[in-house]
Amino acid sequence: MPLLTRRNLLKASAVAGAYGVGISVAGKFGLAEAAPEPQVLKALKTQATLTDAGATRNIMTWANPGGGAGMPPVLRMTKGKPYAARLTNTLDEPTTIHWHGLRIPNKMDGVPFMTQPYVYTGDSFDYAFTPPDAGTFWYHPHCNTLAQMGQGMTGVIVVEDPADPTFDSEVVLNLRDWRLGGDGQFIASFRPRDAAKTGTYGTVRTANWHQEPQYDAPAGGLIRLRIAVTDVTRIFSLKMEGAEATVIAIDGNPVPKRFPLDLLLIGPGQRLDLAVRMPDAEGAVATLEDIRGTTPKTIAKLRSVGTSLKRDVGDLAALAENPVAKADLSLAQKISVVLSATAENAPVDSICGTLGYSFWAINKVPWPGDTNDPTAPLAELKLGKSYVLQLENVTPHTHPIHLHGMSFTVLSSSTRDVMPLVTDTYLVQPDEKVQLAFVADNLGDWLLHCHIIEHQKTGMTSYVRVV
Ligand SMILES: [Cu+2]
Repeated sequence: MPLLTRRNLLKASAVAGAYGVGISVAGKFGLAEAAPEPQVLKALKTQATLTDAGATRNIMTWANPGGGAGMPPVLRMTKGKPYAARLTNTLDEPTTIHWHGLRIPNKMDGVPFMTQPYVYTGDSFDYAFTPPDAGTFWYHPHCNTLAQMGQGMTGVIVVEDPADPTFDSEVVLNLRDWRLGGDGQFIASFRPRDAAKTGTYGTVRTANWHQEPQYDAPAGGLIRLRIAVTDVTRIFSLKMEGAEATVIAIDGNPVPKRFPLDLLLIGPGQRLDLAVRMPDAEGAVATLEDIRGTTPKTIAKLRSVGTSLKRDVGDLAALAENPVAKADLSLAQKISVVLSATAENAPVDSICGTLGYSFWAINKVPWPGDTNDPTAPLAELKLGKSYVLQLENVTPHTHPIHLHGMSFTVLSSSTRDVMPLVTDTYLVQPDEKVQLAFVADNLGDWLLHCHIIEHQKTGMTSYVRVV
């Protein structure tokens, strides 16, 4: 059964629509492009083979009806074209879908109680939006997240730009760990003492739900390697052995100047697009490695096949910038955001899954999980105005801080030289102060939180309100 891709959907709807009234009415009155048939994403519990110990039970994922229930499908969208998905929930708990990094209307953002109601067992919810930006993004629930994401619900989104440069091949990597025991079954999702530090690491690492998978790619060809770190905890330091790898985009947005991949830190929630120039020799293998920690770990391998295409990364045209508004720094109001630890206190009841602890705070306020009684917004922003988040990390740990609904530009850091990257997630280092500028051009309440899920769920969550 082929995946129900957007391309297939478009083909199918073009055939059906040619004789239908929908197209002619839209044409006659010059209406906007009709919304496509929704791609059905059925949330379900299943089992999957992740280790040699046999099938792991209680895996959670989404499946296309009729398709296999493995890794969540890579969703393909096109920049500027309407997309629709229907979430149907067959889990025994509520869920939602958040589209990480997509700048879409607030009611599509997938945060329970803040932007939409729960999608209960047996219910469905229709998402429809037009992605304004091209690049690599991802999707996950925003509900009981340590369990639902930890047990499988993290998928990659590719938003194509028809004007993208031509590669000889594309490989998408969904990087994540699993907390499994020796019998291949889930163990406790976290340890409180680790949640109060780096977060609790998984025991089995995978790329696309396989350990150290190998993919064939044309010898001497240019490969677009799209990497999404969808793990709940792990920060990677990435390196490519055996092939030239050039960073072309980070977090969905083209880098201002391309550079060779060399131990780049990528945290949970972040994405990296590489142009990999495959070795000329047939059978040669290039290895993507994680150097963070004591021993380098292989993440995935690419093997050259066929006669060399003799391509040159210098021939690759630039990626188009995404249409993200530029902040007016002369008028921008500054917003102070201090990330700190907090004293462990009685956890507030949460209806969307609480971990039962408070370890972290934003501006001294811990907000434990996705409660139905959120504290006041961190700041109220005026639509269309420019702002600078002055983010300060006074903890001894690294935090990938993610803003929903809007992208910001990295202006400066107190500890290192930074590129003026446009992004939705900034990996803030211990004792670092960083300035992030953006235009508040999307109405609604938008979460600002750490993407180490244990940190998010034990206090490092807040939100801004755009009115
Ligand atoms: Cu954190």
